[in-house]
Amino acid sequence: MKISEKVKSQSVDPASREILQLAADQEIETVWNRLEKQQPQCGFGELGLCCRICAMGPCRIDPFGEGAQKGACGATADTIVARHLVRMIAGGAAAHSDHGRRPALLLKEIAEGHNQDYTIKDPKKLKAIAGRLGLNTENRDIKELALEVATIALNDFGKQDENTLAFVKAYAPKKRLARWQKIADDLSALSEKTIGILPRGIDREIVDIMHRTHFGVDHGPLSLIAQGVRAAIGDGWGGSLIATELQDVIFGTPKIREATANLGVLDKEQVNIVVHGHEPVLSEKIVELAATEKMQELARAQGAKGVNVVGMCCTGNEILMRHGVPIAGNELQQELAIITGAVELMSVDVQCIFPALAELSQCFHTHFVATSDQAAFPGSIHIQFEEDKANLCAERIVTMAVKNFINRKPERVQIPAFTSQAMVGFSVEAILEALGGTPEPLLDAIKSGAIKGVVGIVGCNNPKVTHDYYHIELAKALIAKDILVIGSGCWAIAAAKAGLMQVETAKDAGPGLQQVCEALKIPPCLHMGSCVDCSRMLVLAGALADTLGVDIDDLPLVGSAPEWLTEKAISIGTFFVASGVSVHLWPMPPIAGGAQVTEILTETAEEVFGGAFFVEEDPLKAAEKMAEIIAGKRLALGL
Ligand code: SF4
Ligand code: MSK
Repeated sequence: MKISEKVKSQSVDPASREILQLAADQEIETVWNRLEKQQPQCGFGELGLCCRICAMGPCRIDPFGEGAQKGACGATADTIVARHLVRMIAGGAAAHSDHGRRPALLLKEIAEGHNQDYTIKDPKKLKAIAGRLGLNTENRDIKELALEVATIALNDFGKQDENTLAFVKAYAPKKRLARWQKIADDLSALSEKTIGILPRGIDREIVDIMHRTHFGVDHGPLSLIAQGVRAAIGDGWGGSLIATELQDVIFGTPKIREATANLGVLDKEQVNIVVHGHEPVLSEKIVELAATEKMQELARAQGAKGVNVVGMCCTGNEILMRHGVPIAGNELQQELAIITGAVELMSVDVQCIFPALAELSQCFHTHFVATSDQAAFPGSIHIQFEEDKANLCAERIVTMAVKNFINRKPERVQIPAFTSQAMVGFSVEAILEALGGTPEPLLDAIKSGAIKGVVGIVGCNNPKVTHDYYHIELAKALIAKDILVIGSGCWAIAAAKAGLMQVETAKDAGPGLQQVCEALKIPPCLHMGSCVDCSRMLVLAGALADTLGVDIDDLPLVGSAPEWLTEKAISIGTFFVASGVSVHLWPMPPIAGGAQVTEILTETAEEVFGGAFFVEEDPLKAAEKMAEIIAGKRLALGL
């Protein structure tokens, strides 16, 4: 198939290019076409200078200094930019943390015997969490312990006292905890106004943001950003971490395993089910039910060879990490999967799901099934998921997919013949196991300079950036500099598809990293999971800091979200910076209209937290800058 220059500019992924070309030839609309129709986009919005918080608005500030310099209420550019930014953090923290609430509630239900469809798959991890939380774990009934852990987790969401979250106290390194308290004290003294940094309640800090950004409340850029930081810490070391830890308890902690990635995992001869979104609670059951002889037999009766479940985005990452279920693609491939004509059913839960999928699926035989009470998609089929009837719900969905096989139009099926093998499943536990049980070998490699530092790459795809281009080029440039790359979300899927998660790829790394990878038989890019699993990176950083007796900002670590799209990415970036890790972003976030906000995020944050945001459009220059930051940290550590 001849690929046009336009399609080449849209994606570097060969499978996506093939389907994008097919879509262009058949005039099937995708996100790239819709974004094109949005051009030119609003310059005020891009700079963060538009406010519609009250009905006097929308107000906008003239960035050239000629027109209005204040909103009707008198809000300045910095107030408007800061309010908008922290509302983005609230949105991101809410999405991650609400995700965390679900496994916490489910664990409670299991512990109390109210749910028979799920069990505790990793009691060892449950004990480890309980131990961190200071609970007695000796000779304890596992369900009793589970109830105590779930109760503490749920309390962290809704507690009303002024103390810090139990999970933050249990997981954040001691030095960082003390630093956050000191930062709050110093900022309060400086501004003569109480400023909090340590989160009191996961939900409370998000509500606090919505309150203080309501008309006529908080107008101080620093005060607003500090609250954004507080909610983001409540996300990273609270809600996201609870999601990761308790999902591991219920579904099992990921172990290193081989898996396959890209649209080629769809099977021409099988019933294809794509599970998409973020929460693994239902998709775990779909995987389980689809593998039963009953369903396989039903598929054979329809003329298919079997049932093939594949993942998309972070629901996909969850079942990829725990079961090695093949992953069809990342965020910009959700429409492309349907356009292959080979998907009998796409089941979605929450987050990062295009509403456009409903209309698109109607042009094919695909059943587009929404399952969450929080997520309606007009034009979809809604099958309400309830945890206590999980098996029934999953069976209904798989049966619906199987029975749809006969409606597939073979002449419309085009599955790109592109797949890549990847080694996945790098939970902190799996990394430590590969290292022989302690972080020492990794620290030794860092100390010797074989590994110069570690960069965590996270986040989405964004059609403003050529799909996967930045993810892949940045990772390649970093490993060539002996920098180990770890990451999650859509980056991890891009890296898997590009072959960066194979041990053999170590040959493209610098000599030091190559040697370490070959000795440990690990790839130079490690898949650490889904979006909420950014918390795994925090836990790893905390373990390294505690082992060395330093704070996280002393370590040669950098973060990046090079094709970011969602508010969750802003929350992730903020909790990395708050934890002492500098974070690169591309595209530019909507803050440039506020000079003071920009200064706080890119300069003051460095002095306060030991890490700050920076923006860079070119992956090679971004890699250079990251190497510089790492070299500076190494020098300060005397390495
Ligand atoms: Fe305009 Fe102020 Fe209302 Fe925002 S809050 S829309 S700046 S009047
Ligand atoms: S799915 S948040 S587009 S990483 Fe987690 Fe991908 Fe970003 Fe969604």
